[in-house]
Amino acid sequence: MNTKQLSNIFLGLLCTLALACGSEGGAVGAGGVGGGAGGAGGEGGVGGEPIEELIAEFDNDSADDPAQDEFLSITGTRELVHTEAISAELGDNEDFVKFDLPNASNPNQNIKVAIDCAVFGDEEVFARVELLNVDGNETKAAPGSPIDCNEGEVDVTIRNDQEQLARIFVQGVPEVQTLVEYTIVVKPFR
Ligand SMILES: [Ca+2]
Ligand SMILES: [Ca+2]
Repeated sequence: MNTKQLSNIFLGLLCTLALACGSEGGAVGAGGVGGGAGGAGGEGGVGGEPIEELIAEFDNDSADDPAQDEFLSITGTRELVHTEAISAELGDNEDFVKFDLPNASNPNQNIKVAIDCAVFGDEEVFARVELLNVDGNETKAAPGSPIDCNEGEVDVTIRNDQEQLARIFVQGVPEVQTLVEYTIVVKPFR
């Protein structure tokens, strides 16, 4: 009790000496309110800034329901162009497009595939395209190596008697949230 009383007296004295005790309290209160407002500003920052902008929206495409499905021919649609985004760790990390060519006497057909990318985040990460031959319910990797970002036009041999599925996915393990904006172009004809 004694110490409490003493400290009360001491505080009282301090207040008297400081003169501005009340206004200091007011200042502290105002600081508290300001801190609260700052917190709200912080939330706004998170909402509008890096992380969310680096998350690709889920487009709900799949091997069975590709984002784009084109029949390509010399006289019709000659090439497939698809621009989209994928991201990792969070967000949509793979996309699918499908194309089909007119059958020819030789089922093996040379085509050109290119994917151009802009990477935001971990620049070690990139997008890769793998081509799959779709034969009924079966999908098999097309022969040849996958096609990576910014390699230019890559020659690939596919089968024109089967549908072709291109799977575009994030390659690499990002150290920070990473977004890849890409455009894939499939050119079967010269
Ligand atoms: Ca996507
Ligand atoms: Ca997707």
